[in-house]
Amino acid sequence: VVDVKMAEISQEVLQGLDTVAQAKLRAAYAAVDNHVKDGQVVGIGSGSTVVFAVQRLAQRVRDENLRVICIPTSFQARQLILENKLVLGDLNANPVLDVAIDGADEVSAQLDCIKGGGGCLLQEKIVASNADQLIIIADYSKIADYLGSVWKKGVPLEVIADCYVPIMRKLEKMGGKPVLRMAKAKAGPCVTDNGNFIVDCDFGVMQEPAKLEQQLLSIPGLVETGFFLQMAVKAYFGMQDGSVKTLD
Ligand code: ABF
Repeated sequence: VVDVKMAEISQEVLQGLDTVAQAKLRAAYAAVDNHVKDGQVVGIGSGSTVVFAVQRLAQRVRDENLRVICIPTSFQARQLILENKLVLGDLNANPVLDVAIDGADEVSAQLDCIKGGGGCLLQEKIVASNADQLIIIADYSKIADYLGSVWKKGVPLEVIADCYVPIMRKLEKMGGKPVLRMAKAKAGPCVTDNGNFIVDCDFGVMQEPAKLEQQLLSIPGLVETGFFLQMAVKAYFGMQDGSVKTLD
């Protein structure tokens, strides 16, 4: 990992943010400053770190008259784009993205990620796979030696609701510990923007995630995994000491 030169960040934007949030902001600002140019189509991820990236993007649009088209990865991302008065595009009108900026739940030393803690992994992966560059932004708490060593909530898997039980049985046979993700608010399962369920499956520390992902994707009804393996070209980490490090 190497240090990143940082544009001056005013105290007012850091005001009231705790250490982790400041780390997220710094990573997000560095990524937007280094990877978004005028005239680009930009994938906007989901989660709390991306909120800072959109904040910076909106500021650059205002200050530099930047023209960008933003492609959302979730209902949340779509709202964020509209709230910040950015130009909202969609994949069918803009099928080739220059860059996608997204958060992650865990990033390994090999730049593999686990994503989907927020339940948006399917559209995140669709957008990431249509972008020339996927840039991950995260705070220092996401850095891991191997996937599964820091993120202990299991690999998020998007599954068809009508067959989540047989899928969970197959996951158990593979040695996983699957749990149907329940919605925070109501007493029912989490339903994704695509109308599917999420099963979080703990496989412990994973030395060969690629092999595991191939096994998972061969299960009919398992729509997508939260593995983002060898997709990101760079990750920006906001560190506890206020610095930003990148991993290529
Ligand atoms: C999204 O952001 C998800 O894939 C991931 O679960 C989440 C990370 O959340 P946060 O940025 O709030 O830590 O990219």
